[in-house]
Formats: sequence, structure tokens, C-alpha cells
Amino acid sequence: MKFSVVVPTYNESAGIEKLVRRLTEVFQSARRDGEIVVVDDNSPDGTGAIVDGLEREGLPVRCLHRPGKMGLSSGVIDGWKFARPESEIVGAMDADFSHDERVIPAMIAAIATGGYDLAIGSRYVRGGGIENWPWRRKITSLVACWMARPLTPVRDITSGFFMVRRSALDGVELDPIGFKIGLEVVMKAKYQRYIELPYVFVDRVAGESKLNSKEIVNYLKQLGKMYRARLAR
Ligand SMILES: Nc1nc2c(ncn2[C@@H]2O[C@H](COP(=O)(O)OP(=O)(O)OP(=O)(O)O)[C@@H](O)[C@H]2O)c(=O)[nH]1
Ligand SMILES: [Mg+2]
Repeated sequence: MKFSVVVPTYNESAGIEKLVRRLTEVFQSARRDGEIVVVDDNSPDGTGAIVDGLEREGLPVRCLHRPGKMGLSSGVIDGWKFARPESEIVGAMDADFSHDERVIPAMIAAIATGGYDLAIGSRYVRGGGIENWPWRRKITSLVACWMARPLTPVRDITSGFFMVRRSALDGVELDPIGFKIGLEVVMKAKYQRYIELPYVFVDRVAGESKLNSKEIVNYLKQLGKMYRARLAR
């Protein structure tokens, strides 16, 4: 099964080339036909031009250029539309090496042959974890996940690292609010079985964080909408 991984970027020039090369190696050694779709929001640091150069070099990557900073979730959604039509699996990961690309073959196998429709990279199942985050961020993350527990049994609901059978998204309207596209997919996609596969999250090694208090408010708004929809039903 072919797949496309969407990597949204804003000012990720410090790491994007290394990430694309690493992903290419992972795809090759797992003998999987994967495409990398970078969605760049006209990063002032030239991330998009670097990706165009890698595409010209023949690496399995294409860049969707958007005119300005339009948000992580909307980037992932646009990237899925831009992904080659042959890809039956689509997914998302961050550009800052927080998400372990070596888990991707297991995610693809879970969907292609394991009978799952959704594979989520998870910090909160056995074998998963977080390295070098300050305790304050760890607690914020745990509270964020805990707040969604009445809605879903998924443990790492704020994970931005996952793969999904593309057909599960057909006709599904995803709200591009904020950072948590994974929550939208878990709550709205049409899937039967999901699996959480462990990985160890490492804090970004290069570039600057784009997570700010506005995104925390967006997450609360997003959850609020979902609780209201649940109550209405
Ligand atoms: N295209 C696009 N990408 C974005 C935008 N905001 C964030 N990103 C990307 O989304 C990914 C996640 O952003 P991060 O800044 O790493 O957010 P985080 O992981 O919650 O926080 P840190 O790891 O502490 O930086 C990265 O690849 C960013 O470059 C945006 O507005 N547009
Ligand atoms: Mg990050």
C-alpha cells in the first residue's frame, strides 16, 4: 500500500533536509512506497526552497507552498488533498524530530496488513515516553490528554503523529482549528479499529517552537465543540 506523510513546516530550515533524508532511508529499508508532502507556509527562513531542491534531487518529496502562516491543522488537511491519489494511507508528523520516523513502517503495516484503519504514535502506552521535557510541559500534556478521556479511549489524543486509511476520511469534515488534527481524526474519521504504537518523544532539537497559549485556547475550544456535539446526541 502506498502512503503519504504530511509534514507541516514553518521555519524548519535547520532540520528539514535531514528529516527528508531520514524518512527516505526508513521507507527504503522497509521496502515501502512512501511519499513525503511538506506543507510550507512561505517560511521566511526558506524551508520551502530547500524542499523544492530535494525534490529536484529525486527524493520522494513534494512541497505544497501556501502563501502565509495558516496553521498546523489546516496544513495537514491541505497536504492530504495534495497527496498523490495512489496513496491509500495518509498521515502526519512534525518536522522537528520529536516524532520517531522509525515507527512509520509498523504504522503502515498495521493498516496495510494488520486489520487496523488508524495507527497512532503514542507516548502513553507501554514502551512509549517523553525525553527531555520539563515537568511543566509533561503535566500540561497529561492534563490535555486526560481532558479528552470521556470522549475517547485513545491515550495519546494530542499526538500529532499518526497514519490513517484514506477512505476513513472520505466525506469527513475536519475542523482546521489549532494544533490538534489528531483529535479531529480520532473523533470524526470513519474507522473500525485503531492501534496506538509506542514511541519516545524527544523535545525539538532545532528551530523554534510554534506552540503558544493561543493554541492551548484553541484546544479547549476544540474540546468544547466536541463535548457539545456529544451532549446534543
Ligand atoms: N505549515 C505550517 N506548519 C506549522 C504551523 N505551525 C506549526 N507548524 C509546524 O507544525 C509542527 C509542530 O510545531 P511545533 O512548533 O513543533 O509544536 P509543538 O511540537 O507542539 O511544540 P515544540 O516541539 O515545543 O516546538 C512543526 O513541524 C511546525 O513547523 C503553521 O502555521 N503552518
Ligand atoms: Mg514540536
